[in-house]
Amino acid sequence: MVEAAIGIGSNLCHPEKQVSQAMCALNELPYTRVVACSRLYRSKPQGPLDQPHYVNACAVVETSLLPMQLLQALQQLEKRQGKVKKRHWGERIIDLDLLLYENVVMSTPVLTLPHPWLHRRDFVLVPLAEIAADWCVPGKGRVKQLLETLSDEIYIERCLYENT
Ligand code: PH2
Ligand code: MG
Ligand code: MG
Repeated sequence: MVEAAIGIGSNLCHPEKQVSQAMCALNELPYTRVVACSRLYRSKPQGPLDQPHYVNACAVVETSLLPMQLLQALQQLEKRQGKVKKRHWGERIIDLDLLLYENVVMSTPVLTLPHPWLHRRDFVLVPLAEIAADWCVPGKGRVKQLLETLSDEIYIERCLYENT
């Protein structure tokens, strides 16, 4: 078994419900169990500004799926939850991004690890630091250090729930 980190986001159709539903669905994946979930955060949209605020969270899973198998499983969950991509960086009912897979570094047309924007996104680093502060992002540094370097650019507004 290895550990992987997943970024979760939604800004349509009761986003907090969509994010919670996705967390439950992750735990149902074959050969996979959720070992930690962050709280849910409300964040300003990055990309087009004429879209609703997002709810973001992160999960750490333990899995024996390989990176590509896990990616495909995440894409199936997105589809099952009704994801329809309308525009680049635009609104979506659910987004499940494979952020980290152990300390694997890879780059293919469909999957780049670590996730290429992970170290620049407050809406990823803030929830991730809650559950994986010491995780070393290959080539970038520890999650908590990355969050510190971003501290002037944090727009995450508030934690939605204290106890999820
Ligand atoms: N996801 C996007 C585009 N912009 N902004 C925030 N705050 N959170 C997201 O998850 C997000 C975004 C496309 O995946
Ligand atoms: Mg995304
Ligand atoms: Mg995505």
